[in-house]
Amino acid sequence: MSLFQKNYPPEIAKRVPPGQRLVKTWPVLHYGPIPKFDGVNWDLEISGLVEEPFTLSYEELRALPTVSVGADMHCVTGWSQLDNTWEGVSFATLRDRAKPTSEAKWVIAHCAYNYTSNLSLEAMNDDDVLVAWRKDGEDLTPDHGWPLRLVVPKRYAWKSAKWLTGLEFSAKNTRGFWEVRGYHIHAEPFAEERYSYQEGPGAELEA
Ligand SMILES: Nc1nc2c(c(=O)[nH]1)N[C@H]1C(S)=C(S)[C@@H](COP(=O)(O)O)O[C@H]1N2
Ligand SMILES: [Mo]
Repeated sequence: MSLFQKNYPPEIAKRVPPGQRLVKTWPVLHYGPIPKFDGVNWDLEISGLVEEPFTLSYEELRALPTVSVGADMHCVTGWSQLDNTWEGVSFATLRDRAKPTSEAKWVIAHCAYNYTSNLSLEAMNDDDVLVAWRKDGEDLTPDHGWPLRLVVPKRYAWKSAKWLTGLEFSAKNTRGFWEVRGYHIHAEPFAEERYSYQEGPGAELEA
């Protein structure tokens, strides 16, 4: 067990993945500039291997049924936060409208300034995955991903792409921004899947 975890009570410690420590404030972490959002010049494109591709304006997105999800967050640099409450639209709502074909096995998140991240459709199908605009009762600030970010609680947080502009269903697990820079293609924190050198052969085919 990591040194960082030894002072947590057992019920908390078991929720802190190996090598992680809890933070009380919410760090800001990303590569590159923070995009400006004017409320108009933005849409969310659901594309790729789906029967019904569609694009939503911000207004249309906000008119969809909303969910509130309690979740923990783990950044690969070592910080974790427990018990966040996210509000937004469940990934399942977008997926069910798009109807992925049987060839769709992976999802590529597309963001402002060409940031991408990749995940298995299986990981995305977890019922705590959503696209979010609020956390803990407050709208996201621009630095945390406003107007929209992906939240995938059970993967390291670089997969929770900020300034989300699209979700592409794919037959191929195309490595995203951090994945091509040496980070793990699946990124499961309790398995400490941090770096690409830890991947077994064929990792791009297995979730
Ligand atoms: N578009 C974009 N999203 C991103 C990143 C990024 O560089 N660009 N960094 C990721 C990383 S490494 C982390 S830990 C989380 C941090 O989210 P936060 O800044 O809201 O804490 O955002 C993720 N989403
Ligand atoms: Mo991160």
